[in-house]
Formats: sequence, C-alpha cells, structure tokens
Amino acid sequence: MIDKQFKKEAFKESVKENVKFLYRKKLEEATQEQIFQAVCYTVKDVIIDNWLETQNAYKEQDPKTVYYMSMEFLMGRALGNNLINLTAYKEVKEALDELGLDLNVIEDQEPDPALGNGGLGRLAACFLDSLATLNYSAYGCGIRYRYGMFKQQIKDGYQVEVPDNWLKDGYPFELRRPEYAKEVHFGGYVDVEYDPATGSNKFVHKGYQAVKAVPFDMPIVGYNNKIVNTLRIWDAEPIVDFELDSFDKGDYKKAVEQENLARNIVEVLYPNDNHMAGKELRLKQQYFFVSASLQAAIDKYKKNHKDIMKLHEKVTFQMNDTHPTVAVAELMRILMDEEGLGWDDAWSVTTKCVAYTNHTIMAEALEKWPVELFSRLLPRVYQIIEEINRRFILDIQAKYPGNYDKIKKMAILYDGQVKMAHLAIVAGYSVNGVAKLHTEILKKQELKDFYEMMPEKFNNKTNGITQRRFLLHGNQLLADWVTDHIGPEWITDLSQISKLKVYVDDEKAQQEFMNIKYQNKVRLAKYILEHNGVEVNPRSIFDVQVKRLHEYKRQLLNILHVIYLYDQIKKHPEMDFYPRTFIFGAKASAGYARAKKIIKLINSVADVVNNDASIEGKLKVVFIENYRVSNAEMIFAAADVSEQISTASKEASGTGNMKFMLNGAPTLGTMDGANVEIVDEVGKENAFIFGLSADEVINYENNGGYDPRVIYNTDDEIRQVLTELVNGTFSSDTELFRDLYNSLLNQNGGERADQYFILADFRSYAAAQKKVEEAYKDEKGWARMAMLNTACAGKFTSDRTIQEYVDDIWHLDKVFVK
Ligand code: 26V
Repeated sequence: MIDKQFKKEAFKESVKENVKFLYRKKLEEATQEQIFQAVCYTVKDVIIDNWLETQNAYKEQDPKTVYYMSMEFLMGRALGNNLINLTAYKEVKEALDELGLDLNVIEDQEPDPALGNGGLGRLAACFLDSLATLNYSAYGCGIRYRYGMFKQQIKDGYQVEVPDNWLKDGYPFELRRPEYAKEVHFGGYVDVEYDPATGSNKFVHKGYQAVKAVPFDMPIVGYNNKIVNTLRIWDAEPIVDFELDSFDKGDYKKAVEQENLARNIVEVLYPNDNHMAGKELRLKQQYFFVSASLQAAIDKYKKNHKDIMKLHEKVTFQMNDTHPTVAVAELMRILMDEEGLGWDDAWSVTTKCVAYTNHTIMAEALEKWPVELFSRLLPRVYQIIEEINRRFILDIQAKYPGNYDKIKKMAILYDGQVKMAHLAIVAGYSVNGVAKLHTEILKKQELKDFYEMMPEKFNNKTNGITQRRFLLHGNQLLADWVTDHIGPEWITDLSQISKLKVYVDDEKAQQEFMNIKYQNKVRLAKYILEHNGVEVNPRSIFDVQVKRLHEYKRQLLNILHVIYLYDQIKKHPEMDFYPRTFIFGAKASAGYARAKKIIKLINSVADVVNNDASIEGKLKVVFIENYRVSNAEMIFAAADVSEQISTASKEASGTGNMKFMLNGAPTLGTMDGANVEIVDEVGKENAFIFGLSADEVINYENNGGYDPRVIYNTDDEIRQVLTELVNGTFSSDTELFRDLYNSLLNQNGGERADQYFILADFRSYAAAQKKVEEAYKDEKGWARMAMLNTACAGKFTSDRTIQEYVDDIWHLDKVFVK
C-alpha cells in the first residue's frame, strides 16, 4: 500500500519542486542539507494528510486517549523512520538513486533530536511508535528544549560537552500551534475570598509571574495503518512583549522577570539521569509542561463532553517516573479552582485518571523537593499537596493505629520535603515497575509499605523496544533475510520471529545469518576508522557496551577486565587468544567526575593497547564518541556480544539489552533487570550469566557491605590490574586514576568501598568472558546461539508492552482510519 506521492516519478518531481520553492535552486545546485529539507517536505505532505484523517477518525469515534507525560522523548531521527512506517523506504531510496542522491547521506543531514538522557526517554519514543502502530489514540506530552542532550567530543581522552543546537536550521517535522497556547503561573500567593455565587470560600492565586506555553506538534507515524498521532512539546514565551511603557508603571522589573523566566524554562534538558539535584529551574520545567498539557487535555475533553466527572472514561495520564507527578495536584487544582468541583469529587476524578511508572530504585534519583522551594514556586499546588498529605495520614492512622513509623516512612510531606513518588502512589490508580525483578524489588523493598497498604495498585510492565527502528531500519540486511524466511508479519507481530527457530541448525541459514553480521561489522569498522582513526578487524569478536556512563552499570568492570586480558597476553604471548574488539559508547553527566574519569581511563587503555605492536592486534579498544540513537542502530546491528553487567538489583530493566538480542548478540550479563527475562526466553545456555544475584547484593547492603580488600590481598592478578591504575602504565600522571583505585578499596564518607561489587564479581565475569571466547570459536555453535537470540526476542517488542498497558491500565479503544 504505497501512497501515490511515493510513486517514483511523482516523488522526484515533488523533491525538485520543493528545492525550487524553498531555495530558488535547481537540484544540482542544492546542498545536501537543502535536499534533506526538500525530501522532508515531500514526506511531510503525505503525513499531513494522514494526520488530518486520523484526527477526524478520533473526532468521530471518540476513543479513550492516553496522555504519556514525560520530561524526555529521545526520538532519534525521523526521516528514515517515517519512511519505514509509511512503507515507502525502498521506493524512495530508488527514486533518489535515480536523481543521483543517496538516501543514507540525506538521512545523515538530520539532527538527532535528543530530548532525553537515555533509557527512560528512549522508552517513551518506542511507546509512541507502538501506540500509533496498534491504532491507539495517544499524545506524548513534553518539553521542546532548545538544547537537548549535549554533543560529546573526546579531546585527549576526556569528554567535552558541546551544546547541540538541533533547531538551528529549522526542524522540518514540527508544527507550531499558537492557537493552542496556554498560560502557566509561578510564584505569588493564595488569597481566600468569599464567593457569593456558591456561598463558600474560594482560593485565588495572585501576584504570580506568567509564562505562555506554546505547543509544537510532531507527527508520530504508525506502521502501515494511516494513523498519525502527536507528540506535543511545549515552548515558552513571555506573556507580554517587553514594553518600555511598563517601566513608568513600575512593572519594569516584572516585565524583565517574565521575559527571563520564559527564556530560561525550556533552554536545556538536565543532562544527568539518576541524580536529583533539587534545582528550582527543574521544578519549573516540570510544572510548566504538566500544567500546559493538563489544560490542553481538559479543554479538548470539554469540546465534546459535558460531564467533567466522567473525565476518566475518555482520558488517562501516565506519569513517566516522578518527573511529571506534580500533575496529581495540578489536576486537583484545575478541577476545583477552574471547574468548580469540591474536594471529594475532584479527588475521585483525579485518582481514576493518573497512573505512575517507576524507573529506578537508585536512591539518588528519587525526587524530593524542599518545602520552602516548592511552596514558594507553586503556592496553590503546595496547599493542595498539604491537604492530600493530611488526608493520607488519616488513612495511615486508621489502618495502622499508633504506628508512627508508618507515617514517617510513607507521608508525602516529611522532614521539610515533598516526596514526589509518595504523591504519585497515593493518587495513582496504578503503580508499575519496568521488569519482573524490578517490580518485585519495589514490592519487597523500596515501596514495601505502600505495597502492603494498597497491593491492588502494583503491577509489572516489562519494557520493550520497537522492532521497526531497531531491526527494520537499523539492520536492513537482517530484516530482509528474516522476511525472506518467515514473511513480513514480524514487523507488526514480533512473536512471529520465533518461526526462525526451525533454521537455527540449518547450515546455509547459519552462514547467511553470520555473513550479514559480518557485513554489519564491516560497516561499523569503517565508521570506527573514520571517527577514531583506529583499524579494527571485522573478524574479531565485537564485544559492545553502549549506555549512559554510571558506576552501577560498571563500565569500570569491563575496562579492568580488558587490562587483565592485556596483562595475560603480555605475560603469555604464545597463549591461544581469539582476537577481540571491545567497543564502548557512553555519555557521562557533565558534573559526574568519577564517570568522566572512567571515560578517560577507557581512552587511556585504548591508547596503550591499540598501539602495542607486541600484542599483534589481538586486542583493540574503541570508545565511540557521541553515542546516540542514530549511531546506536548501526552498533547493535554489528555486535557479537552484548555487555549488560550492572550490579544486580540496580538496573531497573535496561532496553539496550533487548536491541542487541533482536540483532543476534547474546547477552553477557548479570541476573538484573530484564536480563532475567531474556534468559527465560532464550535459555541460559544461550547467554553468559555471571555474578552476585540481586538477593545477594541486597543482603550484603543490608549488612554493611563486603570487604574488597580480602580479594585484593589474595588475588595476585586482580591486585596487578588495580596497581596498573596508579603505577604509570596508562598515564604518566600516577594520580590521574587514584580516585578510581581508591573507590574500589577504601570507604569514603558514607560511601562503602567498592559499593558496586566490582571486585566481588570480577572472577566470575572473567570466567564468563572465557566462555564467550570458547563459544565463539565454535562457528556453528555461535551461529546457532546468535540466531536463537533473534528468534527468542519476540517478547521484547514495545508492541507487547503497550498492549499490556492498554489491557491492564489504560483500557483504550482501537481506532481505524480508512
Ligand atoms: C532521573 C533524574 C533525576 C533528577 C535529574 C534528572 C533526571 C533525569 C532522568 C532520571 C531518570 C532516571 C531513571 C531512568 O532513566 N531509568 C531507566 O529507565 C529505563 C526505562 O524504563 C530502564 O530500562 C533503565 O533500566 C532505567 O535505569
């Protein structure tokens, strides 16, 4: 079903027309960037028609809608993905070929919209793709940051952050919608006024600063179903243009402040995940997009519905982590102060409309706001939270009379702080974790008291990824091969991919499969040569760890093991060793010194190892600069081994693990997050599992940790590796890696020695790595294992995840567009 605009001749004409129209140029004179814009406009034409049709269908069929509220949407490039979902990719590629243009090069012109940090933001993007593909009415609600995730440069081995001005040439797929602008209020105070109309008091917010929230809409194209949903991201503008006039009225200061407020609010994405800093601007961002999104949702509902008490029948708000949970109180405020409901009615509606997903148990990430800051910035919203808290404490007392410990642990307001997770759980009708193990840890540990009091709210929704981007677009060779063998149904029903199982022992299929992997490795090797100037052998094992840099993800364990292998090869040059390329990609949050030091270490080790002729290229280490969605697609396709080595219990789910698996890379990992379920699906004989279990880690933690010095003192090879951090092997400055060395051996303030159990797991990791090597040498055995990983990845599609959210939480209706 190809749209007529994508017939080759029509497409070519349209691109030429757009170049002429936009740039007053002939095709031959246009730059690649201009051609990119012209191609996007042609594609956008088709999308706009479907977008209108979809909105009409929604108007007619009036389905329930989910609003996915998220501070982050890590969308990645749109052009290629839109063509894939419009089923026009090949047609367009050929048409461009005929014009002497290369679609890959054109795709590379697009800035990579990086309005997110990592897993949580990318998950939101996969969910939008699945919602549209499964014919559900959905909005993504977020912020149009001027600067998304920074660009990472590596200079002298160090990370340097460069602002990413993704909007500088204009973004072709967005649409400004000023007619839907909303006002958002900050600061000021609350007055109580008698309202003669109702005979009761009302609360009036006065003396505030106002910001205008202006929405930009981005189309979310469903796969081959004519559905186009909307990602609505909010920009901020001052309410009044700067008026000289106001100087005389004494409003000068206020005018400047409102201008500054608007300018600052959407300026930049906070580039740290898993660390809460308590910055006022961050709370402003949260309230800004939440308030605007709720106002828009309620306005839309009221267009076709009279009874606000039935809001929950047509609308549900999913809160992506605690970041948007101020929505609870803001919805109460709108329902009471603007819609005129009383407390009980407003609470009844709110608690049927909001649901919460938890994405981490890392204590540093839990959002708690100082009461002083919160009440100053959002006085009316704070008042409402006080009342929610007061009533909740009465509930606790009723259920646990005299148990003040429960109040201390569960109150929303305690110790001068507003605890956002508690607010979300108390008001939410659903609380979910993102993988089985994670949900169990929430129920048994982190949120134990809440689970005990309201078990019915808790449920698991194991994460997933979209196979459209991460196989069909990212690995076109493998996608075609899969379709040749089992037909195209896997594109919208990934459970079908299990049909590949009949081929895992077929030698021809094995060879084809591994040959595709080889070609993808050649493609990545070329990228590495171009970007790193390092030559890597595509016949070597590509062992890959790509994800945000965090101590709990243990990139340090990986690189220490590389040092260990290097020592072994140096000591036993005759030793049988299968060539290995260790590939890293990771951004560290700008203020996270230790994480940045780990990047420097990886690059220092790479320098030494890659330039040591004596090891004859057996070992290579590559740090890929600026890891992001667009190069991720290529990296997953080329990986032989998927490193998922977090300290057990710390990684809520992981989603990279699923992308590797789908692309035929077995997992080398701990029993953490969704790794557990990956092993359930593929069998433990087709993965390389090592390390402490989550229970063991939690046990140690509850009993004061463990003593890494015992290992240091008894294991000569580990001691040797650690010594090389501080004896000049990788830097003439022997102090450079001292902090890393110390972190493994010494306790420091509240921080235990080796708090992520790196030395505890080292031997078991090294043994698992040895098994990888042995397994890889068995070509057929490896091909079988790789194919089984692809064939068993069906569960990990975000289509499955979304269907579970729909069935258990959202209860949406399917919509069909003619
Ligand atoms: C937290 C914070 C804390 C305050 C500063 C800014 C900021 C930004 C993001 C976050 C989110 C941390 C939670 C997170 O990203 N969790 C990841 O969620 C993935 C999707 O569920 C999951 O696969 C990963 O395991 C989990 O780490």
